[in-house]
Amino acid sequence: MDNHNLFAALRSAFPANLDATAVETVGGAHAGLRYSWRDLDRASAMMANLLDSLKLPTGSRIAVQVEKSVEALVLYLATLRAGHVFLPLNTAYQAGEIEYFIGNAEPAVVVCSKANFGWVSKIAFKAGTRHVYTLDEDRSGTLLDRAAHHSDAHTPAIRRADDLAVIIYTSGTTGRSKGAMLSHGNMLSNAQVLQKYWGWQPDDVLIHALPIFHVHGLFVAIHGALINGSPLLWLNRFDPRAVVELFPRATVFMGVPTLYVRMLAEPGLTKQQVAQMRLFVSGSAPLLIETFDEWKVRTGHTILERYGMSETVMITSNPYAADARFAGQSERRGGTVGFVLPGIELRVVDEANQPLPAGEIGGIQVRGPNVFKGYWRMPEKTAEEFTAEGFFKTGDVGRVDDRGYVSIVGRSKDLIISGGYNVYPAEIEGYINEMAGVAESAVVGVPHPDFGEVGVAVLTTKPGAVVKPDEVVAALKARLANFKIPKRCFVVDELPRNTMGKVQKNLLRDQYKGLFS
Ligand code: MLC
Ligand code: AMP
Repeated sequence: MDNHNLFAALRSAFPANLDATAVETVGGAHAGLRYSWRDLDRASAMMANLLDSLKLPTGSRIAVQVEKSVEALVLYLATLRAGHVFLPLNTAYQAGEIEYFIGNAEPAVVVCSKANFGWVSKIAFKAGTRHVYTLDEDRSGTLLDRAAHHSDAHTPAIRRADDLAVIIYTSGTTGRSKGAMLSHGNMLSNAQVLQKYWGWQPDDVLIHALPIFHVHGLFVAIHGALINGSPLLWLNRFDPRAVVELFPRATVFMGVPTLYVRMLAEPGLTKQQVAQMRLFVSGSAPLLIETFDEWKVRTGHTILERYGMSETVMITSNPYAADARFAGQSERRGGTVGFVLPGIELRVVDEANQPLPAGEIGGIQVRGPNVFKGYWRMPEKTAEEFTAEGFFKTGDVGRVDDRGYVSIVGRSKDLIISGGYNVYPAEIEGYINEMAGVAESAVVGVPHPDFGEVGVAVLTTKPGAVVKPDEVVAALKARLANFKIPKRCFVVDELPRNTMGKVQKNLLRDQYKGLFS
C-alpha cells in the first residue's frame, strides 16, 4: 500500500548528504544552533517513538502551545510521522481560549511551556487528556527528556491521502472557533504545486521568521523549504534588523505585510543587501500598494503576493515566471493576489451561488485537492460552507479580471486582519457586552500603519452606568489573546443603525478611520 503520510514525502526530499545543515538558528538568545537533516530525522523519530509508546489510537490529537523553536518543528514532524493529528495553538491564547480548544478537540497529548504547566495541565486533565509534556525555547522540558529514551529510527505510519494531519482553529462570525481539518493530501498537493509555481531551486535558502502555529509559517514556509530539501535560517521571533542582515545568506523570504513595513524602516535595506535574494512572498493580509511600490524602489524586487486561508492552504498566487495558462503573463501585479494555482478551481458568484463574468464582484469560492475536509465535529457548519457542487465559500469578496488576476476587495465575514492575525469582532463584542454597565458594543477594523488594520471598540452604557474605556481594555486583556485587544475603546451615546435596526459598522469604520494615520 502506498503511504501518503506527509512526513514520508518531506523525508524523501531530504538531500543525499544528511550531514548538511537543515536549520540554523539566528537572532535572539537561542542563536547559533545547527541542525543537520540527520538531526531532524533522528529527533523526529525519537519523538514519534515516544508517541507510539503511549499506544494512542491512530489519529489522536496532539495539542501544542509552545514558543517557536526547532524542537517544536520536530514535534510537528514527529506527530505526522506517528500518524497523529497536530493541533497548533497560538502562544498568545489565554486560559479561557485554551480551555475551549482542548475541550473541543479532546487531545490525547498536550505540550505546553513549563511556566504554563500548572493551568494547562489542569484544563487538559479535566478534559480527559492523559499526557501533558513541557517544552521550552531553551530545549528543556519533559517532552525531550522522555523522547531521549527512545530509538532514533522510526518507520512512518501508513496514512491515506485523505487522513487527517492537522486541525487549525479559526474563529467564526458567530459562535465559537471551528477546527479546520486538513489532510495529508491537502497539504502535500499544495506544497508540490507551490514548489513548482514559485520555481524553488536546488540552492535555495529560506529565512523563517513567522510563527509556526498558523498556515503561513507552518505550511507555506516549512513545507516549501522541506519539500525542496532547502535549509532554513530560523528566527524564533521576527526582528527586522536581523532579517535584513541575513538577506546576503538567503534566497527566499516569506512574511505578512507588517513584516515588510517594519523592514522598510531599516536603513540597512538596500539593493546591494538583497542582491542574492530570489523571491519575496507576502500573504495572510492585504499588502498595501504603497508597501509593494516602496519595496520595489528600495530593493529592486517585486513582492509576490499570494492568497490563502486555513481551510484551503494556498489558493492563488502572482506568477513567479510566465504562466502558460494565462497567455504567458509573468507580471506580479500589486493590489492583486494573482492567478488561481494549478489544479484548483476558483469562481466568483452572486448571492444565489451563480458564477459571475470576469470583472464582476462577488463571493469567492474554491474547489480542489487543497480544500479541507470540514470543521471538526461540526457537520452542519461544514455543510453550510460548501455548495452543492462542492465549492467552499471562502467568505472573501473579490473579482477576477479578464486577464485572470484575482483581487480581494472585501469580506462578507466580519473579520479584522491585524498584523496577519485574524480577529473576529463577534468574539470581542461578546466579552464586552457581558461587562457590568455595558448595553451593547461594536468592534470595527480601522487602518493602522504597522498592523494594516486594528480593532477599535465602540460601546454604549446602560442608563446611569459609567463604563471606563481603560477598564474595558484591561478586562479584555485578562481574558483574550493580546493581538485581539482593541487598540482603542470609545463610549458613545448610541450606535448608528439602519432602518432594520442593524448596527452600521461601515459608518463607525469611516468615523474612526483616521485614528492611527
Ligand atoms: C502583536 N501585537 C499585535 C499583533 N502582534 N496587535 C495587533 N495585531 C497583531 N498582529 C501587539 C501585542 O498585543 C502587544 O501589545 C504588542 O503588539 C507587542 O507584542 P509582541 O508580541 O511583542 O509583538 P511583535 O513581536 O512585534 O509581533 C508583531 C508581529 C506578529 C507582526 C511580528 O503579530 C506576527 O508574527 N504576525 C504574523 C502572523 C501570522 O503568521 N499570520 C499568518 C496566519 S495564516 P501590548 O499592548 O500587549 O503591549 C493565514 C493564511 C494565509 O492568514 O493566507 O497565510
Ligand atoms: P486564516 O483564517 O487565518 O487562514 O485567514 C485567511 C484569510 O486571510 C482569508 O480568508 C483572507 O481574508 C485573508 N488573506 C489571506 N491572504 C490574503 C491576501 N494576500 N490579501 C488579502 N487577504 C488575504
